[in-house]
Amino acid sequence: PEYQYLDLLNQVLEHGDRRIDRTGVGALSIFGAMTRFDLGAGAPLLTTKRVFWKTAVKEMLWFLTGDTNIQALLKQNVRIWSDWPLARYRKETGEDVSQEVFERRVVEDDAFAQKWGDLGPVYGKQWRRWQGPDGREHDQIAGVIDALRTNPSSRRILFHAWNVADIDRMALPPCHMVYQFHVSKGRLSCMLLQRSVDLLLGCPFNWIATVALQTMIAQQCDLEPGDFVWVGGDVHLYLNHLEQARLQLTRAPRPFPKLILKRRAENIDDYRIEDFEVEGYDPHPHIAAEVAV
Ligand code: THF
Repeated sequence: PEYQYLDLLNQVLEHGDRRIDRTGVGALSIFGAMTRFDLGAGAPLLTTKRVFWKTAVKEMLWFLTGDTNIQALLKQNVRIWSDWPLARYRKETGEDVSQEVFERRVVEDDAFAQKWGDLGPVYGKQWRRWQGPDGREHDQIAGVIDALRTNPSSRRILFHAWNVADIDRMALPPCHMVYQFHVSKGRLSCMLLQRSVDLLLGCPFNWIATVALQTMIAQQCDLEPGDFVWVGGDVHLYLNHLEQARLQLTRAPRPFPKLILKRRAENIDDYRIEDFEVEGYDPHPHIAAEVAV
């Protein structure tokens, strides 16, 4: 089960270097970590607290559409990206609008959404429409699927979000950066390289979202999901998450559930949240925590 995650919590609490980070909240940080999960044995969806996996999968489906505006997320009641546009709005207008009012305006007013709801050229843009020096756009996801079908033993099956020339225009530089794929014995493995890891809030979302992606791509390429390998760079706990981490460590993990696709989609753009099901998920209660902006 999730001992690899609980070990990381423990390591950061025990050995983390205490520093002031970009957000000013402060964090305990370690550098360099790896986990590996065999998806045949279940999906790494934490059981020591309830993880809202549908939110994470909706976010992944939104990345896949190539969209970078939070309007589409909010229309699905996903609010995990609102803080960054909201902070920009408050800063640039001086208006102390509440998150609820801001979100309602983004949903209801398309012009407002265009001006204030866009995160810049973040994940979706880079994944589906990375712009080359000649102006041509590259669909990296289509490239990965094509490579898996035609040249599965390749060592170059990956996509990347760290587009150096675009970083300045992103609301946040990408945290989960490189997704590399590998085929062996009919199984599709995926390795995610994540440069910066909010271990309490972000990591559980990033894991199940990536596993959803891996499961979709495997289905499209007639492969079974294999291992999910995860590599973290700066792995940290924000100082206002330490109590939650300690609470989580008191809980006994339960078996991982299974992430299941209920139908075979036509292509990678044809998946909906209704296509996903989690079987056998019996988590401990949710643990609330504030996200650092
Ligand atoms: N910034 C920081 N500081 N941490 C992150 O995890 C993070 N992300 C994305 C971009 N910047 C980040 C945003 N992802 C939650 C989960 C993922 C997020 C942001 C917020 C969150 O608050 N989760 C709560 C509630 C979820 C809900 O209400 O649906 C939780 O308990 O899981 C990492 O990609």
